[in-house]
Amino acid sequence: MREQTLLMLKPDAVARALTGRILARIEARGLLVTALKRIRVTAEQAQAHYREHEGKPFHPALLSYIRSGPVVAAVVEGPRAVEAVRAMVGATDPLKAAPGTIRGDLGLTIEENLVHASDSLDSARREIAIYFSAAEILPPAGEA
Ligand code: 3AN
Repeated sequence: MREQTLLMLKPDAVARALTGRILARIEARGLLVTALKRIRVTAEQAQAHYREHEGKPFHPALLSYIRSGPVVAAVVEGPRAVEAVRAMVGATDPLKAAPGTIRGDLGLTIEENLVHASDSLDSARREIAIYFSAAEILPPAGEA
């Protein structure tokens, strides 16, 4: 089943100039980037994005971190894209992420773990709507 998911390259990935390498992995896998932009996350977007972590000790740090510099937000599409991108991203803690995953190859700390990827179809729909309007997402020619 063709799905859409949100992939966000967080401030550490942007600061380390890893956005091209990370997106190249996604494309090489056969997934399609159908929307892409470099933005500064607003306070409202950060609150909405991390709503499920409200009340956890690391929640304030999450909000300030995601707003600490520009991010690159992408909509990624393909067959079972949610699960495919999560598998490519690897475990939340880069030290536990398997080699071959984005975090396992490029990351070191849980606070700066390079990327965010939606963890379910419901989250994907909710998260994509925080950052993109429907008009900004361009399916391949012939599928519009
Ligand atoms: P993932 O990003 O793998 O989906 P989540 O959704 O559980 O992980 O956590 C969202 C973000 O919260 C993580 N990317 C990480 O930056 C941060 N985080 C999660 N757990 C911890 C923790 N125990 N300590 C510090 N930060 C954490």
